[in-house]
Amino acid sequence: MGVLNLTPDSFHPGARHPDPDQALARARVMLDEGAHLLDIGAESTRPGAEPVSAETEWARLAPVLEALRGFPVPVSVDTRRPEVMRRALALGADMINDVSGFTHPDAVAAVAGSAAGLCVMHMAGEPATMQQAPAYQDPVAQVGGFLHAQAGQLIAAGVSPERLVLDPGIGFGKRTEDNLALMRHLPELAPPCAAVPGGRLPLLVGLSRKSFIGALTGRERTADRLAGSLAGAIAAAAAGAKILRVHDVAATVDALAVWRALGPSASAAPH
Ligand code: HH2
Repeated sequence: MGVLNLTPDSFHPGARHPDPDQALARARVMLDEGAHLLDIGAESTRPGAEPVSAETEWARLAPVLEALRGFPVPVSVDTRRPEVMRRALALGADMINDVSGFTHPDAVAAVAGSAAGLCVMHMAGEPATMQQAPAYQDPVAQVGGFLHAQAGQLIAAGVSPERLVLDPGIGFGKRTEDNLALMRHLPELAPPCAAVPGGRLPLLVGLSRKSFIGALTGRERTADRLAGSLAGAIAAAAAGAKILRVHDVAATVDALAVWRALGPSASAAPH
């Protein structure tokens, strides 16, 4: 999943594409590089970010989403707002990626009647304050419990389990030790579900160039975090993640190709 931020302020300066023409040019590059899915977002959710209005978010999304319908790739829309979810679905979005895990009181109703894929992510608190004092008794149990509960709510509202993918939300209200615990116990986060292949709901992981990678490598600048991000992507794939949300498609595709060729569990790898 290639990240396409339509924002002027996303945490990684190299991924800011507020101009629609530049965003579409970037989308073409990611497709040529081997992306199987694009995730477009119009509100930065970096720690400390202030929310944008629904009007601003939609004004940034609409022209790019409309143009991407002509591209041979499914498009995910990264939004927390039910009104934006509804408009994105009406304009043909293939997936809704909600970093707040469909916790808005109207979010489940906004998406349940569609056929779109749904990414349920865990976030503790709100982007503006989430990194001020994150604290967990047991991050694996708490995040896993949240994902399980939200998936259950969506299924109870009529969503077929094949539409769901779950995401621990690396860096969203989490300390380095919490992120580490979640990555080390990744397979435990996916709730059992007899209705899907493999018997567990699939997982998506996004750690590309995040502070977590900076903390592990000592790299302060996001521009210097590619190698760490690639290692994290391979670790996530090896732990069974089915979708990797990345800024660097070509580099990740290469890393996965080598790992798949050399690794012991070729059949578990994302393709
Ligand atoms: N991370 C970001 C945004 N959306 N969605 C999912 N499902 N998982 C993630 O890990 C995730 C996400 C943050 O990255 P980015 O979009 O590059 O930055 P910003 O929020 O600053 O625009």
